[in-house]
Amino acid sequence: MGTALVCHEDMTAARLLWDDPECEIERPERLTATLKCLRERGLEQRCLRVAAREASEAELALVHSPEYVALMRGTQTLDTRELQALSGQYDAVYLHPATFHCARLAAGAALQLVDAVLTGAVRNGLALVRPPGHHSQQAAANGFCVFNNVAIAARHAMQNRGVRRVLIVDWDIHHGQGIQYTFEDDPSVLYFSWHRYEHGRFWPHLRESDADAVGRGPGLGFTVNLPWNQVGLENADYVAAFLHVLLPLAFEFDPELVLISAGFDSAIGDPEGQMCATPECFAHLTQLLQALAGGRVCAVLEGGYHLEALAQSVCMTLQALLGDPAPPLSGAMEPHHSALQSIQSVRAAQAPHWTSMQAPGQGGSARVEDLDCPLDPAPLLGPSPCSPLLPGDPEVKATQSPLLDQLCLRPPPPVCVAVILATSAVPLDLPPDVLPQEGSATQKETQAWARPHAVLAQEEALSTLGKVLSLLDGVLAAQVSSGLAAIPSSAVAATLDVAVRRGLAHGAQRLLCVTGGQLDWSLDLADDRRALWLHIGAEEASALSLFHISTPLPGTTGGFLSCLLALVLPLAYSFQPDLVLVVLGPAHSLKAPQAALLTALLRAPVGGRVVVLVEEESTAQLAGVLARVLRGDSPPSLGPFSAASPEDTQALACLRRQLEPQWKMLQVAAPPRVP
Ligand code: X5A
Ligand code: ZN
Repeated sequence: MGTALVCHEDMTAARLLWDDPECEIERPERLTATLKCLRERGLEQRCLRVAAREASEAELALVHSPEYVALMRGTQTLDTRELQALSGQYDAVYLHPATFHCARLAAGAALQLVDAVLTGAVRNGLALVRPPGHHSQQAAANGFCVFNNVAIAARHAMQNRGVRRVLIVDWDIHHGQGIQYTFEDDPSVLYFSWHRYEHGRFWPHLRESDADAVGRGPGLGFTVNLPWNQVGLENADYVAAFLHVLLPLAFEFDPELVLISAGFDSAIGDPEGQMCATPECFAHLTQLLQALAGGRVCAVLEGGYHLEALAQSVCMTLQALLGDPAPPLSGAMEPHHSALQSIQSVRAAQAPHWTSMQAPGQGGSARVEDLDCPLDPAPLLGPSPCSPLLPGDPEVKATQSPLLDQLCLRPPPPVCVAVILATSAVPLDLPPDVLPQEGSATQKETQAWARPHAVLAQEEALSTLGKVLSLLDGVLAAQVSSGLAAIPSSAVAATLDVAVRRGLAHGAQRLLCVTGGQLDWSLDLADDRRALWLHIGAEEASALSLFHISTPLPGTTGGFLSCLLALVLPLAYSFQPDLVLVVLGPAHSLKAPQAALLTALLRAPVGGRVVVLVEEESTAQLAGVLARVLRGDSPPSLGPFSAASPEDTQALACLRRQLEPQWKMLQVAAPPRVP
């Protein structure tokens, strides 16, 4: 199942014919520079190339009035003076004799992309188009946009292809008010837009771009606006917006198709956005979205005016669509105060409409202030000896992992996923880039590591351990990207213990372990600030230290999703590990879709370097699906959404309160300013 790339050379034809400083940034080089970069990186060659076709006038009429379409048709024969006069009727628009043709190709490209995905020809794809679409309205061009490519594609998917729910993610730095107006009373489209707003001082200066515009009538709660009131926001802010606003709503909505209004004026260097998110950030956003809708994700270009940032960001988006793990993010993973205020306000505005936005107590019994937290935050907030080594620390900068630097430059490892399974248990339908782990550590070395653990003396456990050690080396040396091993049930805890020590001894600077089932954590490891242990499946939530965290396994889909989005991923993004171990020990009771989603989502914060250890008994059920998500396939659905229990919501709030002073990506609201 591949990735489609939809484009057409003719879309470079339209250009500005007079002087207009506001419009001159939307130029043909946006497409040519982007395509050149895709070619140079060998990405175009990995895609199914599809030539764009013109949308028919009937298709344009899915969103636009026939009069407006006729008016635009008429622009093909106007002279420059007439074009300029008509352009002046709209806000930030220029027309060219080729505009009508280009704009029909742009809408047609979005339609073809959606059809390629919905017919199953490809899993996902990207359409490179101009003019952009998200500002255009029923009877108006606006903000360089003529026809609303994404809105037309969404209507087409629903009216002609039987899709019931579409999520539109608008990560362009401008508010796609055209999309908002089109669907504001329609509960079958969830429209999310973040945008530079500055309390209304930024174009298009609309009151309805603020967080309290949530849709109307049956569409209440299906418009989600996240206004940014400060420029200079970074990767941490965008990822926090996804973890704490978009993704919880999106999973609760359960779309059958995801459309991205993929504008890259939200990237660093762009003259319009003035933001500081790096191109890699878009690989993360894309990868996170692929956990939805069975991976049916269609990205359609909107804005993006810094040619290099645009080209690189498109490359990152396409790479993620192709299944490559996202490169690590640069910069401190701590959201800005202003960004947290925005996140807090949109969560508050949406809380009446979505259970995943509700704080403990809302609609439940307990109030936030009454939270009965088992542990006082004080012991977790000790002075420097207690704080971890994080990538931002000056101490760490000097010794910044050469491993990470190398990985960014190197081509992806030749073997994608290495598996260690009893021959009889290897599922026959594994894809070709999933291969058995051949190498093993020497017997002498394996025995030395096994010595402290009696259970590892047993022959099967020992030979598995030898392969696991070699697999860890392969992942740390970027020879394989990830791995999966079935471990005899009685040996899982001991194998985990050795794997952590070996990982830390062999180049991992920060190692995150996410575990389920009956497992223990050696006390000396609990004090090692290089290893963070998060156990899912405890009796109650507790944090014995910043590096030793337990929580119950929620019994509902909503509770499980909150656990992933509000705890596991924020911890992972804050800690920035260079290796993740997912360990499913005896009696872990995670269902296959849960284990798959956990594993799929954890690939993002760690550049794909995930090693999964599964107790033998559940491998028949888990091995195939886990191997597939490790190579970049989308996880299966968790099933119908059920709201988290008040106990689970409260446990999470407790942990957040204790941990967020250190692990900043856990924050969902701005802390009070200390004067
Ligand atoms: C698609 C897009 C921006 C218009 C800016 C007008 N439009 N100042 O990014
Ligand atoms: Zn824009």
